[in-house]
Amino acid sequence: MRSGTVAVIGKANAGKSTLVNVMVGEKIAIVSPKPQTTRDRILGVLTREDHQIVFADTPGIYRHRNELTDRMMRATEETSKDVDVILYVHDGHAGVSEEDLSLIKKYAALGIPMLIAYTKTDIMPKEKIPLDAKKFYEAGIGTDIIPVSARKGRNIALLEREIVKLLPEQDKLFPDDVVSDKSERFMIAELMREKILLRYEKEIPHGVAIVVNTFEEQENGTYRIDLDIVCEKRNHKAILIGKQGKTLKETAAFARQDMEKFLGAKVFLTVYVKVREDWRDRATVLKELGYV
Ligand SMILES: Nc1nc2c(ncn2[C@@H]2O[C@H](COP(=O)(O)OP(=O)(O)O)[C@@H](O)[C@H]2O)c(=O)[nH]1
Ligand SMILES: [Mg+2]
Repeated sequence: MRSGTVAVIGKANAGKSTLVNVMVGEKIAIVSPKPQTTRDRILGVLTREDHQIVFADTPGIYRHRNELTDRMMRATEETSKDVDVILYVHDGHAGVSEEDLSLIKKYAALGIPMLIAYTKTDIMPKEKIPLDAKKFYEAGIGTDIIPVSARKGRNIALLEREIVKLLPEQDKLFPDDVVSDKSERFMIAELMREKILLRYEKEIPHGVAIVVNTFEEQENGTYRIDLDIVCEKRNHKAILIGKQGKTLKETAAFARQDMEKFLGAKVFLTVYVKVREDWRDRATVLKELGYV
């Protein structure tokens, strides 16, 4: 039995969470076209007969900006040290910059077995792949590069095999039926946040935290969920709610549909919007909201 942990590292928006979801075969992390979608480290577990891969999806690499991104960077740095394999996810469609090369070199220098998943190949010309591989090679990066598309499921099985080769011979780390280390309550909050990321622009989604106040399974198998959308400014609250509450109603309805899919049951969802100014810069409030 081969098993171990794989830190999934890379720049914001590279496609890390999408790749982990596809490999695990279940949605364990939310995805959006905006950076800072993943705020916490999330473990996703892929169990097969002869191997188990525990992916640690990380928030990604950011230039420091506030207390929240600071914590997100720290989560990424810490995760990358204590693992069996580093899976560096590179957005092939975005090209290869000097910054990419120096980041990859930094992780390669940790001395942990590493692979590069060169992703989003479905939206770029194929001819670019060997040219980019040459750029990596000429920069002194000897790491194997696997071109994949998480969206189209291309080369995902190959990537799995290559990861397994690098894992130690040892027992499973998690029981067979575990797919994530996060609770249902956590996923519910995340599904709400995902819909906000998809619906609103600019600083509004990045300034939002979700607090689940009630998460109850009723006797008839349905769920009652009450949650707060915490935002940073009064005018953000107005935008979140929209005219006569129309925008919020629609966003909550989308979230509810996904929650029902996730829980496999009917959900009665109540949503409130609250203002807590500048919560992202206040350590005490971050702690309260669960970003420790
Ligand atoms: N076309 C294409 N888009 C992708 C692929 N993987 C991710 N994306 C998109 O890239 C964006 C960022 O993805 P996400 O997984 O949240 O990136 P993360 O920040 O690295 O976790 C989302 O809009 C995804 O739908 C892929 O293989 N092909
Ligand atoms: Mg992510």
